Amino acid sequence: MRSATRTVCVLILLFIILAPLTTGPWHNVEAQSESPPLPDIQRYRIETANNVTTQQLTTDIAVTIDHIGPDYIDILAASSERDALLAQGFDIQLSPRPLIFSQVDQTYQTYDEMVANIQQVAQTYPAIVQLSSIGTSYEGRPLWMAKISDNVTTDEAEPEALFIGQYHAREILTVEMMLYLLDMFTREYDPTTPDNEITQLVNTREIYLLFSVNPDGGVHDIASGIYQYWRKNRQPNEGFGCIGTDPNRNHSYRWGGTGASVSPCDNTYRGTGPASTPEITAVQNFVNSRMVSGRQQIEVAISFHTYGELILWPYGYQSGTACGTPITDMPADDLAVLQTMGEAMAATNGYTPQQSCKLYTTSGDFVDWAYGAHRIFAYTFEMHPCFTTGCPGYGFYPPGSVIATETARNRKAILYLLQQADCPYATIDKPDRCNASSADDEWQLWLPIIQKA
Ligand code: 3K0
Ligand code: CA
Ligand code: CA
Ligand code: ZN
Repeated sequence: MRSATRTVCVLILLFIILAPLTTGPWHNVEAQSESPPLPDIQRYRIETANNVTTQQLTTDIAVTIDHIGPDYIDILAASSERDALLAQGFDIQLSPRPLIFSQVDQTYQTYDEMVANIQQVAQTYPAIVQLSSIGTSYEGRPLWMAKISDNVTTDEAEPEALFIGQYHAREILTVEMMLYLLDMFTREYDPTTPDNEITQLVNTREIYLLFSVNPDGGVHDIASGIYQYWRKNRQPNEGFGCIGTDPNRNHSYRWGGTGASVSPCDNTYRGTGPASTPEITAVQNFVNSRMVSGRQQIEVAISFHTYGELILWPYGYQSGTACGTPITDMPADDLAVLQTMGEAMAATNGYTPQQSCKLYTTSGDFVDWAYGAHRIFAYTFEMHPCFTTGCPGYGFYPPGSVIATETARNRKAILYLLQQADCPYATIDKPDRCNASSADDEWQLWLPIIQKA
């Protein structure tokens, strides 16, 4: 979602998405009792030659703008919304891009395929991969995590890093990103060439890959064979017909602030309380467990999302003109580190670097909690595609043909962040801050662990 308007629009679409289709081309899809109802939602294209503006499209009828092309606007609309637009005289075509998982994107791995894949890799590389589950989703799926390091079964004094995929169900490219990393660290690891960068990083870091925070949402999104544009988890909301909490609004740091919805039917619903979802409880318990002898071991983290080609850093909770101004819960040095590393990473992948609140205000997201509660230098990567004029129009569902390039595109940024993990303050020429041993101010309590090699 790229704007407040779109967020609001999706609320309306969520109701509509639950309405079963009675006509249309989807009859061949076999209905299963546990499958979601087929969505009454399609992508439509409106030519902009006659000066149609997004404003016009979203003022009276809250359709979702999916993509703004050079001479068209693609919208997501239910049939009732399409009819309302037609009644207003808009010239509407069905967009050429279908929304059918089984026809378009079998190259994307399903949850079951992902699990089989990571279990296979763990079996093949037991010396450097340790597989575990950090908890279970609402529907009981394991939240799989791979630890990658030399001496992998030992907790060594090495900087730790956390990478997370699929907070949001429909952001399917992020699972592929995680699988790319698993493949890269294992296939390129070669203990006989310690100078090779991958080998060096695996030997000197402890890397955690949490493949999917939201497997229930991911399974739901494709269960019918037609993408559901599902974002949240699948936890029911008592007293409401609609399902799900936004995992990226459910973290405990300043939970309940602006930039998250109090309405269970909204796509950015914050949940009933901090970490009210089993998925976020599991993430937080895991990160909390990496607090050893009063020091958080995880130095750096990336939570992968789509889309927009952005690198975002905390805080998201600041709003309006306060965004980016000095704030008591982030020392200036830390903001400088976040910005320096964010910009350095962006220079390698062409994403746009900015503080999270510059995109829009959020509360309860992962990066705010990871930094706010643990002083982890944490980033949100919004992956491919970009979202401005001229960007490809496939939004959350890029064709499988982009997976290889769009995952490899982040390789350098990730290796850079891992390199900095032994002393992020060195990036702002303050390496001494990494060596402070006594807590002479409250912030030093939170200093990253020092690698005593
Ligand atoms: O850190 C952030 O600003 C999160 C941005 C994220 C979100 O949760 O709203 N954007 S997304 O939902 O379009 N992936
Ligand atoms: Ca190790
Ligand atoms: Ca360790
Ligand atoms: Zn997201």
